[in-house]
Amino acid sequence: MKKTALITGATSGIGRATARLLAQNNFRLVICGRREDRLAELQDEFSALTQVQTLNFDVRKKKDVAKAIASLPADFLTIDVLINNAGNAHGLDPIENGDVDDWDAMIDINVKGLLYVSKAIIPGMVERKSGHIINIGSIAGKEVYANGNVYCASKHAVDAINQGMRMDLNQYGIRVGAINPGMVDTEFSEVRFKGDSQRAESVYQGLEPLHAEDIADIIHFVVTRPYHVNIADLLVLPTAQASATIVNKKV
Ligand code: NDP
Ligand code: 8X3
Repeated sequence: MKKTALITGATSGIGRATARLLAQNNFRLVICGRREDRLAELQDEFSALTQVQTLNFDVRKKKDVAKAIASLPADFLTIDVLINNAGNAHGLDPIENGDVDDWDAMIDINVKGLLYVSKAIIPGMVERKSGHIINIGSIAGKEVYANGNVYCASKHAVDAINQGMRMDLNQYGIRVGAINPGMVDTEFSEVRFKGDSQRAESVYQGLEPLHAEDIADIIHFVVTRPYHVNIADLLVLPTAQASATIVNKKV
């Protein structure tokens, strides 16, 4: 029987590439995001391959998250795999100049949003004593870099939540693991720099960054291991990147 995966942030980047690969590989999907037009396009695309439900909600809105997930049809209520991927950086400023709205966005989306979605899915997994949660962290959850302050804090929180979830859900046989990418060429930098495409493109100039499909490929590997195997914590970098700040750029 096909497994069902719920993916947050499926309208772009890592989430979209993962949804596409899982659709091609025998998973049923619940794809989530705020951009309804993209959800509709992806539903059209993936429906040729598998059964797909879309959920349109903002992970910051606690009640909307619970309502959206509860609205799934009965045959979609069993979520076997939860991929907590929705998130972004907002701004790259020294702490003294940081914008409080950017701080709110990063804490509310990357940390609280991940918790709200998990809160809606975990009880079913506990009841079934089965399930797999993948938290998308970041190298920014393993290291802190200048001007990364609150984004790094939000991803360090994801790292802590990932470890805590694994401990608490261990007694129910639920798998929990994090994938922590370095530089991935998605809409991430466009969002971080608020639509400044030139600045966003310059992040990836002079090196081959990871592509969203590289992370999707790893997620597919992780979710298709035998059930006794839990990949708990992976750091994945482009070859040109050695740490958050050491990047071999040919420019
Ligand atoms: P993208 O900007 O391409 O994708 C972000 C996704 O998150 C979109 O689908 C967006 O959908 C969704 N999202 C953002 N805010 C909200 C919200 N408030 N409510 C619901 N969904 C939301 O970036 P990536 O694919 O790169 O990012 C995916 C994850 O990977 C993030 O957690 C990011 O921190 C992490 N990551 C990215 C790295 C990179 O270099 N790109 C490196 C390390 C980690 P929509 O706007 O439609 O709601
Ligand atoms: C995204 C990677 O290095 O911009 O999480 O923080 S980085």
